[in-house]
Amino acid sequence: MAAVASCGLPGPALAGPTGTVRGTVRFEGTPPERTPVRRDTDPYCNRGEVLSDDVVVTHGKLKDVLVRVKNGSLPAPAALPAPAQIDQQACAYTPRVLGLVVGQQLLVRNSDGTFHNVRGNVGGKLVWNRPAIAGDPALTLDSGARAGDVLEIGCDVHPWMHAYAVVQDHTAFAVTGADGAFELSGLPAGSYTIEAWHPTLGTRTTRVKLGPGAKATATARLSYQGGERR
Ligand SMILES: [Cu+2]
Repeated sequence: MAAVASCGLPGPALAGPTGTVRGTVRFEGTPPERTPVRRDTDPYCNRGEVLSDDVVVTHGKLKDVLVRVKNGSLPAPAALPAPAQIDQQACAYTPRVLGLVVGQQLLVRNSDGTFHNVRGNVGGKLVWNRPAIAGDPALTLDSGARAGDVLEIGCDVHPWMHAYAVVQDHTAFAVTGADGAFELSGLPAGSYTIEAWHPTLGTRTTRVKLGPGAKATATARLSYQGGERR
């Protein structure tokens, strides 16, 4: 994944110059230990040691955080973006956390030489459960989810596989890579609530004020502490 993972979509269709909110999501204190994942139920997957990716901290920076402008703050995109993509690769989802706009489809590939099933739940309610046979074309799936929902994706064959698609009503979102960095561009001047969401560590918020002009930038400071749970 790129150092700064952005949604890569045009910003909202607003007149006038727009600026950027950026920052780095930090993890303060001692992160939980990443223990080896037991994958011996499928010989295809059980190649080399893989550590748990529940909480991935590198030099105090937190990976897999969806950072967004709070829902309800910006217009919806004029047109729906192309489907967001997830690959099943080495018996894991890539990416593990991603953002969707309301109505945006999800395209799920299987690059593995083994069978997966793709099960999606929102709030504990099943949305779909589809087979992903090795070599089959990608699945294109509708989430039906609303802004603020989290579509939880899992595989019953390989219970360690988890991905999370977080739904927004606008395109100002990004997901942190290993360096914890994010950038939300295309924002008109104003005050914003910036929300961070992590699958196991929960939500943090901060406020920023973005000035006018195309070169306007603001820094959002977001951090989690060791031992905290949502
Ligand atoms: Cu699987």
